[in-house]
Amino acid sequence: MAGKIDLKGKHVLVIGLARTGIATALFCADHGAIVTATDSRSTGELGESIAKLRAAGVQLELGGHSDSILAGQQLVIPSPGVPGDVALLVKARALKIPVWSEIELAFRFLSGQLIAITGSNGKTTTTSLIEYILRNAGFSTVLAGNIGTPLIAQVAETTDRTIVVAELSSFQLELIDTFRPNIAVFLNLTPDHLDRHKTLTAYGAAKARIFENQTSEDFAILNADDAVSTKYAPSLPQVYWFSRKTNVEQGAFVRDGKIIFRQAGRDDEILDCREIPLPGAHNLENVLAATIATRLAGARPAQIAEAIRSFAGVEHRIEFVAEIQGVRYYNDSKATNVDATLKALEAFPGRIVVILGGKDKDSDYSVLRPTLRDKAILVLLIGAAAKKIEHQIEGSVAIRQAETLEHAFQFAAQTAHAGDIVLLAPACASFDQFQNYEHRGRVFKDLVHQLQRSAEILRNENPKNPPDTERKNAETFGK
Ligand code: UMA
Repeated sequence: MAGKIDLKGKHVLVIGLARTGIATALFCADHGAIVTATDSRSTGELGESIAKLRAAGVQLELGGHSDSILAGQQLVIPSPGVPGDVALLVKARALKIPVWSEIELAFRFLSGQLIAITGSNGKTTTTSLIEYILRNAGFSTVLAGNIGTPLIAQVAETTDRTIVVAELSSFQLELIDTFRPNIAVFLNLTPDHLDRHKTLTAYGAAKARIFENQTSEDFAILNADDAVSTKYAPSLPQVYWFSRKTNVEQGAFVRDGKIIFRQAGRDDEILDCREIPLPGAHNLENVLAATIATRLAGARPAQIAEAIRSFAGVEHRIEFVAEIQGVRYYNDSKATNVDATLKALEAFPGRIVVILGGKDKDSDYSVLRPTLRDKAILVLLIGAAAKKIEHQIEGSVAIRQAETLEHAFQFAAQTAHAGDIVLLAPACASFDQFQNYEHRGRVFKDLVHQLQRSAEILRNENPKNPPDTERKNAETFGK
């Protein structure tokens, strides 16, 4: 991969000390750098997580960032969650200190091949599916990136035989320099993170950097059905398209209900679309993209088909949790933007009780109106964005303010009848009430499992309980 840099004796400043910052600071210290790390959170808030940094000799400035901390620094690495316009980064740029994201640093030390996946939605499912197919086909793989494990933390696991499969966000891509994936996937572009990128153009441009350093030896994979992202098709790498709607010249598409991979005029049938276990048209797109990436990486059609058939999906993405008294509960906590929520609603035939809300990202929720009218029977609103969402979707569907996820769940369980769907697909970030979307999803699943246990206990106590008694149990749940 790219030329390594010699970190020995280099002064490196790491900003933000959650998963990325801690892994980056430890990596740099381990490679002989003189590391300073800073976080706006205090020692008390950061807890035990910083003990390892102290032990590794990292200098710490906690509870805020002073300008003086930049003195003598040769490289600054902010965490993805640190906005580009914070004073310290503005000053670092003015002082002409290189500012890299952690993926740029990691790239310089990775061995093997790199498949990188970005897009507004479907990244995590596609990344997981690509890694799953390749692993099942016998390749040595590493899964990392925005999916939860910083790329830098996985560098030591890679060898010349490794295929690294990395999910990348716009926050990570906007601060690359030489980062160059062998295979780059850009799934789609819909409004998200506008609180940070301000415009869709700036957001798209950050994502399109995934192709920036690719050469004619590399591959770019794009969605021919998504008019917004197609315009980012690069000229240097070999471009492969995927489409649900048209037969593409080179790439993957659907013909007579079957997925076809087309390369150099040859068509390979991969599998029947009905064999894909993941629901929704958006998941068909994810499968098409994964088919191209894994075929280009060397997996055979039969291996790709076999793995797709057995792929169980990903936690927090339209994840089936349980069926209780005929009501099916789904956790789509990863639906952190409006488009993801639309896709989740579209994946079901109707009669959905949906939980929306959380931390707003300057989103326009009014685009949900037609789909809510068609598919939902009740919207339960939680979190900081609840009033804004109510204002923007009013009149399209019944709405109830629930404030917390616990209350929303209680209302949902009371309202839903056999055949209905209860769906957590909030269209918002989680940080107003939860640590992250995973935490929000786990809380939801715990609520479902508690309800399931209560229903089972009641059934065991009185096997002849009529369903309405069980329903009463559901109604009292959580009170
Ligand atoms: N902080 C400062 N100063 C600031 C702002 C923040 O010091 O001005 C500190 C915070 O106090 C905190 C740290 O920075 O301690 C937060 O860093 P972070 O949010 O980057 O947290 P990480 O745990 O490192 O998680 C990041 C990604 N987070 C974001 O992009 C917001 C994770 O993606 C990713 O899994 C992880 O790196 C490993 O690569 C999460 C995410 O929400 C899932 N991503 C967005 C998305 O998918 O929509 C892009």
